[in-house]
This record gives sequence, structure tokens and C-alpha cells, in this order.
Amino acid sequence: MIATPAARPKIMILNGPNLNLLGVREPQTYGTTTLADIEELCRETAQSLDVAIDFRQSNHEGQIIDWIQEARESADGIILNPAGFTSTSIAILDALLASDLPVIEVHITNIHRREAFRHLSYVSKAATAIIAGAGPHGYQLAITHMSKLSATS
Ligand code: CA2
Repeated sequence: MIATPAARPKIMILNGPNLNLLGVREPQTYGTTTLADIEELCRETAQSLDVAIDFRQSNHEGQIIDWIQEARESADGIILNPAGFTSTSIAILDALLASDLPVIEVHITNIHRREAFRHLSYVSKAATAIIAGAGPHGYQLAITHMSKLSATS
């Protein structure tokens, strides 16, 4: 009998408000890489690790919460750059905790070297791992780590 190959692990990658402006505004802070470039980097990394990704961005808190709830049914892990919702959204924290999935929090910049109001992250309370300050490469690091978590669970 020929065994059915196991389905590839699927990672939902969510991006919060204003990240659609990456590469277009404030390059001195966020660099010149666009969100489309980051998605492409993520696709290359995912392909090399044989994992599937679902890459999304929204400026709306409720939309991100709906996607986290969707991930519970459709994904094996969540990579999230909560952007401006990092320090404000208990609702996103609650959705992540309810998802019961591994969560990796990514920030392009090192939030701890920036203004004090960026240092608090509610999301970190639900995060398995946190990557900050690695630029767009942080997303690739997160996919690599998530694929290891999926392989061992
Ligand atoms: O470093 C990160 O990835 C952040 O999550 C980015 C957020 C910021 O609020 C967090 O403190 C750290 C901001 C995302 C907005 O991105 C922009 C990109 C270009 C121009 C303006 C905003």
C-alpha cells in the first residue's frame, strides 16, 4: 500500500495596521523593502522548508481577530506583526490565547530601542517566541522556527 503523504504544515502570517506602507513611507525607520517583497521572501523560505503560508495584512483590529479565529481551524501556527495594536489590543491577545496555536510575534524594528510606549506588548503574553529588530529577515526566522515547532509537535 502507498502511504498518503502528510499535508504540509500551514502558517498564517498576519500583518497589522500601516504595514501596507512599508517601503513607501518612513524608509529611515522601516527600510525600503515593501510588504509585497516581504511576502515574496516568506514564500521562498516556506517553499524551501516545505511549509504552506497564508500571508495577509489589515488595518482593522476586528479583521485581524477574525483571521486569528479562522487560523484555529485552518493553520498550524500564527506569525503576527501586530504593528500599532501591539501595545493596545487585549482583544487580539484574547484571540491568540483562544486559538491554542503557537504564535510568533515579529517586529521589523527593535521596539525596545524605540519610544517607551512601544515597549509594552500584550501580544507577547501569548507568544511562543518574539523576534524584533531583524528587519524583514525576522519573518524568515519566524517561519524557520515555526516549521521546527510543527515538526516536533
Ligand atoms: O517594528 C515593527 O514591525 C512594528 O510592529 C511596526 C509598527 C510599530 O507601531 C511597532 O511599534 C513596531 C508600525 C507599522 C507601521 O509601518 C509603517 C511603515 C511605513 C511607514 C509608516 C508606517
